Amino acid sequence: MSLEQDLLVKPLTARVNLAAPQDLRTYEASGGYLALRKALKELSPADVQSRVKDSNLRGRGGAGFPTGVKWGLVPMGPDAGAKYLVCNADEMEPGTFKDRLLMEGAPHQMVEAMIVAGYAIGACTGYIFLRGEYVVAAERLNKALAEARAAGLLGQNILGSGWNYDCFVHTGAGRYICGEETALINSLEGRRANPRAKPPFPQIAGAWGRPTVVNNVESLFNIPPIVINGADWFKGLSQGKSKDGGTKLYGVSGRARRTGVYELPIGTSAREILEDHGGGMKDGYRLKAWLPGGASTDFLLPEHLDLAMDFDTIAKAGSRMGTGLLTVVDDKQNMVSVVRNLEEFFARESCGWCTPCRDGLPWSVKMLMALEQGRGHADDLAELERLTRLLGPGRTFCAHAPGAMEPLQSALKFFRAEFEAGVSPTAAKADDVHDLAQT
Ligand code: L3W
Repeated sequence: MSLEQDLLVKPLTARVNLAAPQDLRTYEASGGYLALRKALKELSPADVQSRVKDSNLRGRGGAGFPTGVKWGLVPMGPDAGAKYLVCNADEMEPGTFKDRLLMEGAPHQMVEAMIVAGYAIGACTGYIFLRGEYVVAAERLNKALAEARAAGLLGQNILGSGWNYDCFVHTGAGRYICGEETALINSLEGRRANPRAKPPFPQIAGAWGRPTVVNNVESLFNIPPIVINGADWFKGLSQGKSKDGGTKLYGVSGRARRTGVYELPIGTSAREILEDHGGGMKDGYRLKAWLPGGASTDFLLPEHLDLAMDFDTIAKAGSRMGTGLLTVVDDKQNMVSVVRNLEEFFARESCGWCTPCRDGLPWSVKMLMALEQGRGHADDLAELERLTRLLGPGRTFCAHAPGAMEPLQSALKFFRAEFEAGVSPTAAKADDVHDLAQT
């Protein structure tokens, strides 16, 4: 298949070349920056927004909020003042490594996406908020930005259009909470990365109090192809597997034969992802459970493998598609240990801003550790269940603690016997437990 044909079926990864990503000249030779030229010449910002709205592209960071709707909330018009576009490239979700592939493998597509999306919302500046450890991506993105700037694709009076816009890479300092958009904005402003209350949503009052759109890398990568090929083309990419349009980066980690990332029609079944693309489980291991997309999703079981991996289907099954990269748990792993490992991560990464999250997560780790070591108290299961409610949706400032409770609540539901096995009749109850209901 030629690159031209490949771009029509795999618009996100067709250009990805990790060994030698395209420079400006080769990117342009493969149709790069045509979306920008088309937008500036033929389309108003409102036209670009309409295309994206019509495509029904849903945010690929994990929440699935429609990108066009998000853009539509931004105040437009000549008096709207300074506005910002921020790419959430702080990829720190456990088991998630899709955005890194895109940024390292096709940096110019990221840069073009930032410019076209910036044009659509009338931004003056774009920031790529990049995970600090992604040093290769930083280097390649900065090189691509410099090439674009030198060619008049960024900066003052872009391509003679009269529009001024520049874009910068901002590297994070290694906190998971910076992936939450308002914590990210605080960090970008040089403040401590605590989440802010919403509303107001960033689209109204974000960076420096100005309207700001925060979009995930994979979401943005879809923008130039949508501008070139149109909304109907995008919808058709799912090949009828989902009512959502587009392709999706899926992946597998854990004891599968071919762990990695694969671009497939959205709505591809989890079985096809794991068995056909991930090569199935390694010899000697059987699938016990799986997380659909990141640590902050509910476990599903082997019996759920035939579900379509899209936002609504996985939500109906009691979990969330999240980032779409499966983490598989095998039959040799103890669920209490798996969950303890996840909760340790969440406890460490809590920003400590609200009490349920700051105190509740370490408390869960303490009980899980005791159960793992066979010295759990008879009340610990009920306490863990209570925690899933006290740290659940609506109880905290952001989605961190509710997300952390998802693997715990589902593991307790599906694998209760493994937790019960960790109870010792002689164990003492943890003595430094706070009553979160009182705080
Ligand atoms: C205007 C409303 N805008 C929602 C916007 C909002 C945001 C987007 C999603 O977390 C999840 C989280 C992680 N008016 C709006 C509105 N919006 N309602 O839509 O918002 P929300 O609140 O649904 O989600 P969120 O707080 O952004 C996203 C989960 O994704 N996750 C994490 C992934 C991590 C990565 C990574 O490392 N790269 O992707 C995976 O599952 O736990 O639950 O823009 O402004 N009424």
